[in-house]
Amino acid sequence: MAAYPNVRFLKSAHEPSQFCEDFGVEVAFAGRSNSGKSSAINTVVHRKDLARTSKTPGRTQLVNFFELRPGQRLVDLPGYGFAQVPPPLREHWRRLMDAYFGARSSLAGLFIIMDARRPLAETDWRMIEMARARACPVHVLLSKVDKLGRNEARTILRRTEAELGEAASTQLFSALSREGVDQARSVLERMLAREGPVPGEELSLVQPWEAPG
Ligand SMILES: Nc1nc2c(ncn2[C@@H]2O[C@H](COP(=O)(O)OP(=O)(O)OP(=O)(O)O)[C@@H](O)[C@H]2O)c(=O)[nH]1
Ligand SMILES: [Mg+2]
Repeated sequence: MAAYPNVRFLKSAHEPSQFCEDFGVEVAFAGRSNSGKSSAINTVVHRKDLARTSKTPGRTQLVNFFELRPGQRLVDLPGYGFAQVPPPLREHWRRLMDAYFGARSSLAGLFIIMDARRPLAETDWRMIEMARARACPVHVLLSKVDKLGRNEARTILRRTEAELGEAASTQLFSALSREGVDQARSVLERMLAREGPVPGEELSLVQPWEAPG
């Protein structure tokens, strides 16, 4: 049986003012462009095309909200580190992420998706630090491990565990072979079990942005 039979797309936001109402709990999926965030979401919720995936980096350009159950959401964040993004758009994304992490009361956990074949990037650390600054647990998925041999995958896992230390937990993952999906789901469920704000009580955190005008 599907773990999330009623999962559905809620909305896309280009600006903080378009974010979903900030109540309950949500877990955000972040990571470098093309690292496999949208694929990981689809695998974890057991839906083929809920989050749009693409071979072209920079596919997810908006903050996409999905409802898992009433008051429980997943958020697909735009990928970072894509070199061909024009500077104004990159600056827009940076502001959007700052606004998201700075003001989202319902944020209960962060998944960082990284291609297991690439090292942890400075931008990954920046996201980890933003989450930790608000005592939000972080879990790193080392994705696309179907492209690695067993020994290589194990070595990368141990190295990443050592690098992350107390900052985050980590695991091997593949959207293709579904390796690690049960583990990822149980971490997600633990994050979602945190208590979030109730409707109408949102935004207890300071909003770092101001709506224009
Ligand atoms: N072999 C393999 N390919 C994968 C895996 N996960 C994702 N991919 C492929 O990697 C590419 C990017 O996947 P997406 O899920 O769209 O990545 P994303 O991080 O959401 O990308 P942006 O939204 O552009 O930042 C696609 O061609 C996927 O099919 C995996 O576990 N194994
Ligand atoms: Mg995506």
